[in-house]
Amino acid sequence: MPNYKESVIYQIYPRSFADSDGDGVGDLRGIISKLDYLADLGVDVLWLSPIFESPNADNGYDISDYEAIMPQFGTMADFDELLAGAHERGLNLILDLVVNHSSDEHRWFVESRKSKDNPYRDYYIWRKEINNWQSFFSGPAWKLDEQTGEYYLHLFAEKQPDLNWENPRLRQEIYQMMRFWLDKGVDGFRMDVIPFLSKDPDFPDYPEGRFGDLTIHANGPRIHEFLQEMHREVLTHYTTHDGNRIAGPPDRRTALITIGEGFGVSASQANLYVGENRHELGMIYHFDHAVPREEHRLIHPAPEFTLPQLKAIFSNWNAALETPEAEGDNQTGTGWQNVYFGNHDNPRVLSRFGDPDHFHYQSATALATVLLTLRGTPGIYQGDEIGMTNCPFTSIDEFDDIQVRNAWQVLVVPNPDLANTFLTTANRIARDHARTPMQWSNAPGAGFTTGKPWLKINPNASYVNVADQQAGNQSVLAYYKRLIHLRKQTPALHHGTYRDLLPNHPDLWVFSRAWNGAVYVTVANLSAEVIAFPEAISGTTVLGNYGDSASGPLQAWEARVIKTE
Ligand code: TEU
Repeated sequence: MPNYKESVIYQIYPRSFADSDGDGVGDLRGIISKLDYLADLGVDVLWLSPIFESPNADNGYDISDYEAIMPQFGTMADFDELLAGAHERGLNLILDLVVNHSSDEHRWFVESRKSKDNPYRDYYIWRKEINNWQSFFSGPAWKLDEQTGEYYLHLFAEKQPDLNWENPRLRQEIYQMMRFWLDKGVDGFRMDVIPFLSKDPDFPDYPEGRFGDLTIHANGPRIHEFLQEMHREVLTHYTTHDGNRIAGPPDRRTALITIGEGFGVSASQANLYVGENRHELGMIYHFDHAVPREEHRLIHPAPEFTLPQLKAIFSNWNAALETPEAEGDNQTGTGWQNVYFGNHDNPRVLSRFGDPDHFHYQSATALATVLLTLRGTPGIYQGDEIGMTNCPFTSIDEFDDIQVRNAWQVLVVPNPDLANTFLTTANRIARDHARTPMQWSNAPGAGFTTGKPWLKINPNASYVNVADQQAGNQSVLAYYKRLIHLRKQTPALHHGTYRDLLPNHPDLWVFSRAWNGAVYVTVANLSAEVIAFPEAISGTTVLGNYGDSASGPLQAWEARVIKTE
């Protein structure tokens, strides 16, 4: 089992992965049935989006019982079997730790709202007077609760009250819950909006000119104290399941896999979270290239990044993580990141940066070549390995995501003229695109379900699906497998330095990875134009999406990995 720096992560959105019982909702037994597929793909770590009991206001990111499995997804026995099955195949399994907020149906909140002197009152954030903070999912971040006449804070939906991390009892409950899962043998956590845990105790209004800028909630005054406490109390006492075989205290090889969702964390702050001397988290993933999606963006979408802008983001983060310091601490040590192009909060990478209508195979594999040769542990989002795309949604009723539905209420219901603009934008950026069911075959239900799927299935499942790609030689899936295999065998692709060799080129992404005398160069043409191969680069092509012996000019969306002499 490789350590987390040498791993490839695969994100599963359980609701949409595989449905074993025909109720239209993916489940744990569905995942179990696909473990061989995942092992064959060659990934090392499975990250499961939340599987816990939840009323599903935000598809499981609103947890009502952290130690119970959502009945729609199965039972604890199913979970134990899934974990054992993953470990048998050498796969690590990590869970989603959603502890900035719980569901309002969690027993802590049910108690908390009962009275001002309830023992659980202080598990949440209650105020008589409020500031102007806004919720991620539209409207004010404070909700008046009639019972006690006070407001509670919810930075996300009303049904997602923020937990009060100032309260040491609450923190101990969370740590105990983490131990519950780690004692079962899970290999770590992806930590939801972790930079939000510590709130500014003065609860100031938004600064001038930054109304609704939700990044101000990140990096609160006690965040690093809390994460260091979590590390000391919980994380350092466990290893991945490999620790069972490798004696001694946890080290790089066996340390738990921890990934902070770094919303609001800038490159220059990153090593405060992941610097090796900080004893907080192993990895972070940033939002600098995520689709900006504040409410007004559904009417006024942000322009897409140019390739030079996108490349600059990656150069900036690589440089920052390799510098052993960060704002306010000159001894953090270097840090590590999780790199991704898509996840359950973003549209499909192929629709966003590729050209699925004209160059489906070529653009999906070109983007994969870049992602899987970057520095940082790559995360593949389910379905990207077959080139799934955004789904055409024709009316607001076809969307499920609370963010889109709430924004529609605020923006379009009072201004029906905006409906078309809104739908056009949502068809580009909505989170639902990533959440349509996994396309296993061209059967009805896409091989995902025999029942009625909970969310629309992309009509292109008839020709973009796993079964077809397993049968063909030239498929996105086959290429992903070869690419993952190459990465696994090549230490320079894990540990090598990253250097952008043509930062200003509008269509080519060309970078080197150098380690211990070996130098690999990725050359990717992210356009439909034929472009001369960069003169300065020579060597042997070890993998290419136009064949491993391709040479000469770069064809449309051609990518090659080159070992230089
Ligand atoms: O996301 C938090 C986050 O900051 C954004 O991804 C945001 O929710 C989205 O882009 C809307 O602007 C995490 C989860 O990944 C997301 O699925 C949850 O909805 C959210 O936290 C609340 O738990």
